[in-house]
Amino acid sequence: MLLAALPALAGFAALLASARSAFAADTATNIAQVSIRDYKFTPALLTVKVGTTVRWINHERRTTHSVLFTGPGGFESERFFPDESWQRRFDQPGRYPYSCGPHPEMSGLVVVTP
Ligand SMILES: [Cu+2]
Repeated sequence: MLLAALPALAGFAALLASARSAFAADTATNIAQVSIRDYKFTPALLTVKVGTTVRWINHERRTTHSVLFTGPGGFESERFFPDESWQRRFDQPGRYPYSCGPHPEMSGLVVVTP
């Protein structure tokens, strides 16, 4: 699905003024998404390259969620509502396990490769 969208994104980037094209190319290639639905993160295991921004999108009908990193230096995002999202850029390789603050039974893992 992402691969199918890439030509369209590249075409869109080409339409932008040259001053903005570098930014557009960056956002087109370095964002990964995790969807939250039915109290699950999908995909629960996400592998990305260093420098990637991961965006968690809440697709519930009425439940708020957060992203709570449970490893060293962990922290919790703000709670986000249906149709809202929260994102984080990963600049260091490693394994980033997380759960949801209000729903500890939800879990996911981001693996960042060099
Ligand atoms: Cu939750």
